[in-house]
Amino acid sequence: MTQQPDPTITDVIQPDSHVGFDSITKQIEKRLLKRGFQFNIMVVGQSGLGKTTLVNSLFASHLVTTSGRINPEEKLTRTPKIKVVSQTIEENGVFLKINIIDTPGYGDQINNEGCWDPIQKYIKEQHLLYLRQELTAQRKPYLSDTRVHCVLFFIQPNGHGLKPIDITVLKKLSETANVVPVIAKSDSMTLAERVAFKAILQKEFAYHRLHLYPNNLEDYDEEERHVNAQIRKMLPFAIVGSEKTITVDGKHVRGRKTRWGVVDIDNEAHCEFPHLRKFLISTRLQDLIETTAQIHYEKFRFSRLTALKENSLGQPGSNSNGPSAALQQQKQQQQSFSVGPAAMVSSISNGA
Ligand SMILES: Nc1nc2c(ncn2[C@@H]2O[C@H](COP(=O)(O)OP(=O)(O)OP(=O)(O)O)[C@@H](O)[C@H]2O)c(=O)[nH]1
Ligand SMILES: [Mg+2]
Repeated sequence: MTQQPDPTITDVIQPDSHVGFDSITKQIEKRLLKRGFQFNIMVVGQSGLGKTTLVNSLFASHLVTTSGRINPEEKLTRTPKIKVVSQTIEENGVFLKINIIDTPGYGDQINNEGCWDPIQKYIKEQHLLYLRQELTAQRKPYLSDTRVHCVLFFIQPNGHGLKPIDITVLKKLSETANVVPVIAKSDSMTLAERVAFKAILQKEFAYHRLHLYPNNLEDYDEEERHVNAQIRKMLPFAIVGSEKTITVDGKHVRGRKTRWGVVDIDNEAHCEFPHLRKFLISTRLQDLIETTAQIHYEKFRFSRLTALKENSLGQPGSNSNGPSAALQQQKQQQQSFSVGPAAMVSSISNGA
């Protein structure tokens, strides 16, 4: 029998001369840079809260037509269905491909039951697409990743708190994705009102036990837990979106005119839109991608593969008792893992 490495041996040897394996981080970096990064973000919330406008504000380019009107005769155009827009941004040789998933607003119907279904279905479908790629015999070296890494959830700036429909949607979505809440159109509130509203919302999140981003993973150390606690204090970001350029003292700024003056959306003193962008793109990008894979996708994968296994075990005859039944069960168990990827993929797609 071949001798296996002993995992209990943990002594670290310092080589006498430079071996060179410390360059592995550089090698990994080179490979990752070549491949580029993929980030998928979705906007969700009630109608008219500025989701499409934010999609366009986030990367300073017009990607989707909003319901904003140039002149009063124009009809309001709502986002009619889920729409994905892609953009690649490059910074110092690093390529980031971003998919932004714009969703139709909800909450206008008399009966809003199930209004979150298409959104949740979309998120699950992306998990399924990934799982199918993983299970095919001839896997690509890099699987294409359309899994939703972050859901930006828009809250109406009413100053009172969450609506019952918001609580329901937040509960549903936080089961399948990283949900980051934002206070929409915060230019309609004074700074003091924003602070008070944030405190109300934080209490509500805790009261309704909403598992919003960030989640603590088991292997997180003290420092990471501390960072997460700090982030939770900052949420939800009070944002303002605008695609319009306004001239203030001869300078062009992206902003909105309000009764208090011009809100420059890129100015940290005016709103938390710059915080949100920094949070998403510079500080939490990798964590959002990683936690999607480790928590949400893993949960989906586990439930699909377990259901698949149980289904194949639950075939006629597998419930009878006695040694022959046990043998039969064992045979079926073996079969369930030797059906081949194609059969597995089709059973998974059929909702097994
Ligand atoms: N005051 C204010 N108005 C905003 C803000 N963001 C967007 N708007 C305006 O709100 C209106 C609706 O914006 P959209 O971005 O189309 O809203 P939406 O959430 O995508 O709407 P649906 O697609 O119907 O769900 C437009 O007239 C925008 O110009 C904001 O931060 N503050
Ligand atoms: Mg829209």
